[in-house]
Amino acid sequence: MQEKWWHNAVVYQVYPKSFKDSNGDGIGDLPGITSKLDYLAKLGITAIWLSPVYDSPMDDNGYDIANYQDIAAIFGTMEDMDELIAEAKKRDIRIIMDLVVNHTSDEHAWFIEARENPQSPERDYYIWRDEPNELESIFSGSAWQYDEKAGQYYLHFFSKKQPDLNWENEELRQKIYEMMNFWIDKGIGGFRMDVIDMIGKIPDEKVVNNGPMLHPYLKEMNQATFGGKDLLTVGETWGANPEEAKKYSNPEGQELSMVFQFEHICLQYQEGQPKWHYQKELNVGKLKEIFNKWQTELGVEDGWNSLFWNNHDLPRIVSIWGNDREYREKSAKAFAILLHLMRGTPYIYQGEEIGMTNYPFETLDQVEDIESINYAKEALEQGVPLEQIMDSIRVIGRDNARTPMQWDETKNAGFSDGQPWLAVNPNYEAINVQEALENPDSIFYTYQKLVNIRKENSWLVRADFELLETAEKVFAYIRKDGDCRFLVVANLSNQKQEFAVEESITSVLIANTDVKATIEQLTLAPWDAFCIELAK
Ligand code: TEU
Ligand code: CA
Repeated sequence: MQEKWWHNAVVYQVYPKSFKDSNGDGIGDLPGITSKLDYLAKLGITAIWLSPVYDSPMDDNGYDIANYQDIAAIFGTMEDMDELIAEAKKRDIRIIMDLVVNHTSDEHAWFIEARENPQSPERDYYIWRDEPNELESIFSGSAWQYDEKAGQYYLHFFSKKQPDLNWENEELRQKIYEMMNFWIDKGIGGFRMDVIDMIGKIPDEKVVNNGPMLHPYLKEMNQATFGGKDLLTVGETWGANPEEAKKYSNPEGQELSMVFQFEHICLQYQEGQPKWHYQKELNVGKLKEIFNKWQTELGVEDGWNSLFWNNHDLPRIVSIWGNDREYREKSAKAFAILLHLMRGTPYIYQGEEIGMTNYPFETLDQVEDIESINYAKEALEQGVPLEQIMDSIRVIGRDNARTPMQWDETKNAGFSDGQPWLAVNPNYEAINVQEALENPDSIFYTYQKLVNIRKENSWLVRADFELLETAEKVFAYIRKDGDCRFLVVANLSNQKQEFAVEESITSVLIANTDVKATIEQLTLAPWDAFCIELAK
């Protein structure tokens, strides 16, 4: 295989609205991000995935784009964006832009023209029908919205303010590629592609994901834009299996660098149920099965995967699967150690590196996320008790990931001098960056060390993965490349567990516990996790 910079990268996701406010309006912004680059450089990350900062009415916090080549005023200006790219580059950090091209905002000039002028070329950039079918929006209700002006229904798989684009229109595709080249010319490091597996949809046949034209479009996009350039491209592909992932990421296929697949995350939901019927208790057996499948079936010659527990749509890992009370630090470190030594590119979501937790939402007016709000309205109409709705939102709602970044113990956690747009978690006095940097034992330094271990052991890119037979709640594996061998062990439970393997320890690379001189027979305390180098 040809090794690329992104095989060895660690990416940090920034959700701009919640990262750092520079001007006291309570909303994070681009100068705020630039002011924290030294912090990110200290963590050691190679790239930032920047959630959308484009001009937008913010119905879905920027995933509804009104102008792809302009910056939302709340985030700053194009000069601020250029400055962020340049300042990041000085620190060897690349900026990965969020590419949201399954839909636009209904305030995009294309849609305004399309709805007002049936004869315009833009009309066909969107998907119009005289009658709706049964397709449902991911944000509740029908996926079709009647438009008075247009006299037809348009398709929107997300909010009503996010009309789906019609990828069958060749002119539209060319416009998207031109826009991508505009950003590539600015010197960005790549693209994260929002719900990219939906662009090949055939609404009349109720085909939504993985439509037949999906891969042809991606090949066309690759040739027209980033192909041949040294960029990281990652597709958000919820339902991909290893075979699908190969189609996207096999270098010969000339599509993307890697995918985000969510099979492990789907263990947070009850099978076949909407996410609001969450499944809080982690099934470690299933988790092992899923990772084992991906680590062994997506070979290093076949393609590439990403590794993540968190993003801006998901609950905090330490709250849903860890123990955010008596074992907050330990369980946060255990999930980090377990994940970052696997094959794939690790992603860290802002605040994960200090063990930020879910927010104790109590009332609906504390909630800002359109997905949660639409769900709550629909569920209330159906007679679901409010307390049950709030329980779902507390455990699995997207705002859990979006509360302001906790920088220090001062007012508003040092996020803003003004009133933050979403409440700061009340635990910020104990959980914040300043505290983490001062404490050599903090979760932050576990992440920093993991980033370094990957940098210093580039054989981890190629190494085989072998899952060990262990007690149910213990997840243990060996990475092996020639003489080099790492053993990773994590107890994913609140109980003691027994672990044994006939090996002697050469050196402990990282641990959240004291590892004894022999591991032939070991009693693991709750959430113990470590990586040791095995003798050659
Ligand atoms: O998410 C895709 C998506 O399907 C999510 O809505 C997901 O199912 C849900 O949030 C899980 O809780 C992407 C973005 O990451 C998300 O923020 C956007 O809202 C969505 O696309 C529309 O652009
Ligand atoms: Ca601001």
